[in-house]
Amino acid sequence: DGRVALVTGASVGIGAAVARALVQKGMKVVGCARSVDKVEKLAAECQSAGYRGTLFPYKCDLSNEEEILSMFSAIRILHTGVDVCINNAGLAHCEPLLCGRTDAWRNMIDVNVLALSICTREAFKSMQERHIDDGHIININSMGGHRMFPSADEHFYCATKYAVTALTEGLRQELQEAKTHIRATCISPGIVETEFAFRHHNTDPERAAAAYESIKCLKAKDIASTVMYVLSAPPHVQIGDIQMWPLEQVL
Ligand code: NJP
Repeated sequence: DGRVALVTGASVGIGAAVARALVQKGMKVVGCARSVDKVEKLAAECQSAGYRGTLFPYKCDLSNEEEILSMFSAIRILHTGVDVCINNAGLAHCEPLLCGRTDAWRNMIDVNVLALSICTREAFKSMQERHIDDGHIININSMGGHRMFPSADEHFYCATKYAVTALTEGLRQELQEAKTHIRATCISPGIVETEFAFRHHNTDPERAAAAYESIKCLKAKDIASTVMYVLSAPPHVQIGDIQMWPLEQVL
């Protein structure tokens, strides 16, 4: 599989695991993140492991539309375009609705919703102009995009993920109306053991560690395996939404 995939948020966590799996499978993977040094390290690891594909690190702040558009221009010049787009980058600032900061909410909208929408639009354009009819857009959503988490400080985060559910459904309708065979899939995980909880703005590290230690969490590579499963589905199969969570997680 020599196709070109874009993985957003490929520096750590789920995005890094997905990028690694795609490179192992033989794809050319553009992995973007702000901390591009971490993607470079991953690219070197993939190379020394002898994987068939290649990881191309790209530094991009997804909260800046100009940077996203420049990235797509660079991909067009270097690799002709995108065949698979994995919208993975996302973040959560844990702040209740009644006393949260506007900047924190804006940051979640910018990355979780706007960047995902911009990347989707640009990836579709890239597939269309190259007559790629078997492209795939995969959005890494959350169980919080299907049911509100009980903790008040995650309500805004859940709202951005409900938006991802709606956007993926809308995208599928538009793709069908456009009579393409490009597919759109959501993968919605419960708690995954990554740095995610530790990055939550107001979450104290002990609380995050306790969340990971109290149950056997999903691993980033569980999500990567699911991405590979979705991509391996026969062309006539549309996989809409995969919801997956740790057996012991109470939702
Ligand atoms: O998160 P984490 P996960 N511009 O924090 C990047 C969803 N999810 O892998 O820029 C560019 O380890 C960041 O890169 P960097 C979640 O909502 C997770 O767990 O270098 N990139 C890093 O690579 C998200 O959509 C759990 O900081 C930006 C990546 O995003 C996806 O899974 C549960 C960026 C985040 O890595 C991946 O999460 C769930 C920006 N402005 C859903 N901002 C879970 N872990 O429990 C962030 O339900 N990134």
